[in-house]
Amino acid sequence: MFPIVMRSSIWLRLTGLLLVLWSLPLVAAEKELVIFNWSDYMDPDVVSAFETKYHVKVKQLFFESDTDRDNILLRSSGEGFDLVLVSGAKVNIYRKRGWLAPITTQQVPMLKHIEQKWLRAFPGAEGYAVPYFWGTLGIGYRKDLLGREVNSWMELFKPEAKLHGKIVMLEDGRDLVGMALKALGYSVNTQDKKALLAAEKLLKQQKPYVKKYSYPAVTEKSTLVTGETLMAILYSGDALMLQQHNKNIAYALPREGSNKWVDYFVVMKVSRNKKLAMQFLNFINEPKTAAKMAEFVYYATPNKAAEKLMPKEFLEHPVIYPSQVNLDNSEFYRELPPRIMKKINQITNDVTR
Ligand code: N2P
Repeated sequence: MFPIVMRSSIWLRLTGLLLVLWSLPLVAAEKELVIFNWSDYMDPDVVSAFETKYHVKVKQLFFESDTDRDNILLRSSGEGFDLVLVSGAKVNIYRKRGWLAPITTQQVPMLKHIEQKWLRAFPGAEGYAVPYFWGTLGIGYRKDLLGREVNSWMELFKPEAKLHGKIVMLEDGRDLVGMALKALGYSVNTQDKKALLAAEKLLKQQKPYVKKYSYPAVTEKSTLVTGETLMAILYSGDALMLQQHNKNIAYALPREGSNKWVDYFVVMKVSRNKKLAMQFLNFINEPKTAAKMAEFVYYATPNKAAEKLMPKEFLEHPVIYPSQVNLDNSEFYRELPPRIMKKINQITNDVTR
């Protein structure tokens, strides 16, 4: 008898092991929500709280510029992404491509907390895009190493000698050409060939001073923190994030004006997790959560109910909530005709190559 018992117990163990192995992928296959976003643009605690509440995994993938994101989505037609962060001026383009799923207040009841003006700030956004944060583009700089305050785009585009090789410019065409246009007193949305040529000339003159064309890291590793970079084009909240690592980093919204922007979350039409995506949008718009998220990234929230919960110092911070007067010369990007976009891309390629 003994050997038979032995054998059957081995069999039992073996089948047990097989069962465990077989069920492993099932355990691992818990639902996953894929979010395509900028890095350092979402409070990780909020993401974990969502994962715990809904027993799901959130996977974040990151892009480095608006153009970078557009190209990746074009290649995949959005396949593989559930939620995507999009800048306002791109929402309508995405919608026209048929990429976006409609978003209703039935699915996202917390939408009621969002101020109307942000829902409608860009054509095509209402009903398809949920405002996330808004802010400005400006100059981040080391006031200690520079020894002064910065007020004008010309301090970046026609720099003093000591800035040689110490400037970081972002690589996105709309921003690069747009800010050069602002420096020269033109609109970021101009279609005037002469204005674009002048911007091109300015960017080419500036090039020897530029160390790199890419968006700087917003961590303690940033070259602005170490002092290798003295000036960079930055988003408002990112400058404040960097300030946490070095108090000498300042932000200027130049007097010529700039780009003011609104970022939105959209749900991709190809997403197989639309319900979960809507639940996520609802979750991050609960007033307490939205307030916590804004304080984490130092950006202004479009969520009115969240603002009611936030400290005065945040709501009155001149970088996060610039005064109307300081925003007067700043503009949203508007959709431009293909021939102008082509020109902007050509300038960008020539300058950054
Ligand atoms: C990423 C911040 C991006 C804001 N750190 C751009 N609209």
